[in-house]
Amino acid sequence: TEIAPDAVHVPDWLDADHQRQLLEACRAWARPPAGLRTVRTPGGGTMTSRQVCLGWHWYPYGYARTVVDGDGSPVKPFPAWLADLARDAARDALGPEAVAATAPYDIALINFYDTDARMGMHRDSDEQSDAPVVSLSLGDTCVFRFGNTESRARPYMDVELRSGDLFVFGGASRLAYHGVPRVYAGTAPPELGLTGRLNVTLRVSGL
Ligand code: MD3
Ligand code: FE
Repeated sequence: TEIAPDAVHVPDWLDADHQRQLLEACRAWARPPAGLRTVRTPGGGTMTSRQVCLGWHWYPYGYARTVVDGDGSPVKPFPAWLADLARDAARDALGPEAVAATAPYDIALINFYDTDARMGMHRDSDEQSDAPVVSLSLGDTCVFRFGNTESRARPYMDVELRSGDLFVFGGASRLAYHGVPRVYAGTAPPELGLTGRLNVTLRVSGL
């Protein structure tokens, strides 16, 4: 389903087995060193999701090769299979021309949301590439708010993202404001064994 130009939602893109495999990988990446951390914003705020990065470490607002705002460790490598997964996902959602000229995917940002976690409206503008962002959701269903490129305010559209869903944002939607206003507790597929929600975004750094 095209939610906006070049913003495509593909429900159930990952089957149960692939969801389980991705979750297991995320659990391993969450372990120290360079494991799950709480992100603090320059304004003194604290993000309520907790995050781990692969390939490049994101901090507000830039990318580094070490966990500059955490334990200082070198960032975990970005595996080749994730780059392949990202390219396949972007192709499936937007078509082959969307990734024909882009550099390989080289960043994963993994956010763990407990039931009370939210993500405020923001733009992802720290990458030096206009390659589409690929988003994979696991666990509890959330409300994903997809806005406009001008401001955090309306108009925006609310979409539910469920375990296994793919969302790809390229072209005209690449710099749109977006956020996660709500996570629905207890909506994860019981066989997955995840409380809360996990989101993997795959990006091209252009660095
Ligand atoms: C729209 N994550 O990691 S993913 C983030 O569900 C982030 O955890 C949210 O926003 C989450 O930065 C939303 C969907 C997403 C990711 C990147 C986008 C939407 C986007 C980039 C441009 C426009
Ligand atoms: Fe984002």
